[in-house]
Amino acid sequence: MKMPKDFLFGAASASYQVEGAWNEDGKGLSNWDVFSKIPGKTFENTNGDVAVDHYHRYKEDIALMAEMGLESYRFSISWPRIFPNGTGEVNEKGLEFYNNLIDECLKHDIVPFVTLYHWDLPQALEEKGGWKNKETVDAFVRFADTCFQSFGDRVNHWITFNEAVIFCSLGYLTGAHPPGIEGDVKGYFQTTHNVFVAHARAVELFKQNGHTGEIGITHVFNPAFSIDDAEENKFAEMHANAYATHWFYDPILKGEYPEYVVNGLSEQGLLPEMTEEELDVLKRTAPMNDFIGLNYYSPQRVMKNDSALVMAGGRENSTGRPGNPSFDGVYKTVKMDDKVYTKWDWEISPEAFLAGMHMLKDRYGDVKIYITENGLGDVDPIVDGEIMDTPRIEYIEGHLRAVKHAVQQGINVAGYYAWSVIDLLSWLNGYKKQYGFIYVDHNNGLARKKKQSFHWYKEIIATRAEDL
Ligand code: BGP
Repeated sequence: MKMPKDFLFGAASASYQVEGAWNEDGKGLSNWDVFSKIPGKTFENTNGDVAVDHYHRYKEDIALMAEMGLESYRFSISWPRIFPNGTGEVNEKGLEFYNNLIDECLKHDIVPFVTLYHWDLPQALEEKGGWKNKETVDAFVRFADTCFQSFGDRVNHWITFNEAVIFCSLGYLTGAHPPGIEGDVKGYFQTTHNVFVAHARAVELFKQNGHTGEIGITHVFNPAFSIDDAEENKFAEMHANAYATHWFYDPILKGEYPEYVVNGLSEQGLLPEMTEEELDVLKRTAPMNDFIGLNYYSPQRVMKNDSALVMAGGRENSTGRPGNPSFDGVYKTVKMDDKVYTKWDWEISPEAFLAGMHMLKDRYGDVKIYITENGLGDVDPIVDGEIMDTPRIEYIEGHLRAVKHAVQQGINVAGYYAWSVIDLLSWLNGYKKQYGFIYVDHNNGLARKKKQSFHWYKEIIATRAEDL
């Protein structure tokens, strides 16, 4: 089988991870510009000041994407480039950059898939309480509106937020991302709610203003599976899926929160502050979501937590080390002897990917799905000057095959975006952890070079994955 004609083969990036030009052309500070400069926060204190200089080299990069036959490019818009202070005056130079980027994509017949928020919050808003402050929600809606009006004539695919679970949990539970707060469980749930409301209001505005095209949200897809059939571990699985998946997907796709989590949070006094109006906007916008974006890298294997430990959750903390407890101490994620892991200890499982998509279909029906990220973080071997990233090819091949099976089994997957199109800054792992089809030589003026996977993906796209 060939993948359907309108299925989009793409690859992704995010503004802070590729652009650089952190203080050029009127851009304001983002929370990451500030956070990454606090000593010890990132691997070898790397930051995105220059990143891979996509801001200046986007033409060269898009030409390479075109050469690969890429059908769609998912990138994000840096909010502080458009509104240096988060709100107030628009920075025309910021709009100009994204106008150019979009036009360059279209020139090469590459469909731009735009993420509005991929974590680089204007620092001015972070200082006023960030996502805990509901004024950030209003500011986001204004930013979204500006993007719809400025780019909506050419952009037909919009993602409001990337991975709320990560920026909220790493921001407020583990402190690994800005604003670097640890253990604020109530704050964590409040920020997730505020983000869902911001999403819903942006979706409503998009539809009310008659913009054409599709709008949705991208979530981490980290389905939990019990390590065995023991009742207590099955319970851990149910609990993990409720808190890590249903809490995030239900308000978007069903327009209401999962009862199990609401009850649990109420008992502990952790339920976010929510108004009737907010609950209402979630309810009425649920049917307006055109798709859900899934970022899938690995599943979680869970079991009952038998220690007294309670620790912050989230993938950064839970897959790297065996036996990490969840934030509420009910379950823990474990590494299993019979599973395969990356160098960063993320499990590789196309089977769990497919099983997880079926779990979603069972709960949410035929909602359209885009795989908005999937890929292998690795240290690529260089042999005689060639970047031989065979493990990446194998990883993507396995997962694309799972997508193909999903489509054959009636799951509505409309596109696949590998993470990432080019080697870029890994938030906490610097430039060491590579994901791209295109290599960037940091010892040679950031020169670009095609990897083995570049040629492989080109062939996959050209044949519409017929041979997978
Ligand atoms: C996702 C993010 C991406 C990217 C990816 C890989 O959570 O949306 O921006 O960073 O994970 O993560 P890492 O760089 O930590 O390996």
